[in-house]
Amino acid sequence: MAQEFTHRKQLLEEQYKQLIKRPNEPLTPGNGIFTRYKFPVLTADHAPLIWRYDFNPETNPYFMERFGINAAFNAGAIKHNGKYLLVARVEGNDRKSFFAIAESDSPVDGFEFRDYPILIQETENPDTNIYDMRLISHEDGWIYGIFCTERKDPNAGPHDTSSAMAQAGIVRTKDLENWERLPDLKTNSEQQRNVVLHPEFVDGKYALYTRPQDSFIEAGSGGGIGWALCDSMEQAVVDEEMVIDERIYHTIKEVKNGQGPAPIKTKDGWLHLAHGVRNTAAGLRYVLYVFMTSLEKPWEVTFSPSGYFIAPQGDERIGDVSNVVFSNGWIKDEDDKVYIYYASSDTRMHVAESSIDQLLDYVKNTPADGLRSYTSVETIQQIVKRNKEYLNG
Ligand code: M1P
Repeated sequence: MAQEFTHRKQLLEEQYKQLIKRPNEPLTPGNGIFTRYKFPVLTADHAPLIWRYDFNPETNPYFMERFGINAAFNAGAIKHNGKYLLVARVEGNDRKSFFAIAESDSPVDGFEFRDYPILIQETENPDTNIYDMRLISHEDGWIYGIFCTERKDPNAGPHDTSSAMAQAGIVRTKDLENWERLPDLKTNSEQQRNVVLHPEFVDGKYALYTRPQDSFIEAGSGGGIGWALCDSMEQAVVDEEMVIDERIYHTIKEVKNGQGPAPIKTKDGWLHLAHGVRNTAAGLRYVLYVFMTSLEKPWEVTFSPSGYFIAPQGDERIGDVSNVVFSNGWIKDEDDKVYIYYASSDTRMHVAESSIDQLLDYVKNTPADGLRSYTSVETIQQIVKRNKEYLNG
């Protein structure tokens, strides 16, 4: 028995070390807009062995897993004290999600979870499930974490064990070690997900991107990325939500959409990363898209390239919820490189590298969606015509 314990422990420790140390590789040439990296930066297997195993041979002679981890995905991201930090949505085999910080000196590999996941304090109405934290370094000096808090729908019938209510939970920290839970955001919408704080005050108020919707899955009469102002984050209340990026028929955001991480400020406007959802015969398909809003009026869209920015590719297409990419974290580095952390199929985390220059070029020069097949062909015709003129002198 002691032999079994030692053997298994040794094997698992070796495998874990190899996984953490594995260098990542850029997949070139890509599309010139961003470069994907070959290996996921976080997976369920990155969960530390000390979370999962009892290391005492007396109480765990088979070195048996005691707490299984199912997935690590949808991570918020921030650079803090020179380190790249991902606040991942870690999901146990028990289906409950929680947050845990993985950090590295490199933006593309070497991510290792801290010894303990984050214990988010509950409000008087305990969360059943928490997920998808957006980290926002606000000009008020706090780092906010806005996440989805899910609870059983109090109006669910006695046999309805699925209906849920989603709302925005709020925490704040200065050091990413100590977290203060604040009251949940109050809005007039039945359900909220994908709520993100704008990093600067607007007219002296906090500004939030919201996603009003009617039911837990369906946007219904709601949906679209909303914009709302509120006086305080300590008692965050929103009276009015204005949809600034709506759902559109026969596009990648036909069914629903949501703001990704907080937007990045550039000389030309605020760069936004968002997800769009369309329906298919095989279920929902989630892709990422980019748009820009005005510097002075962040609620006004100035550029909106057509189609998706990142869509699930290869192995990314398969997982617990297949055909999904989702992002709630990106980091603009000091050298203006941008690391886009995205999850695939609600299972694992990846990174793609771009730069402010590339993203500005992309957002300003990619034709907008003409919304009809005819206009797509017209757009290609214009590109070909210009190319012919240029190539033939
Ligand atoms: O399963 C795909 C995604 O579904 C939800 O996204 P949305 O809020 O747009 O419906 C979220 O639960 C997200 O975590 C998940 O990745």
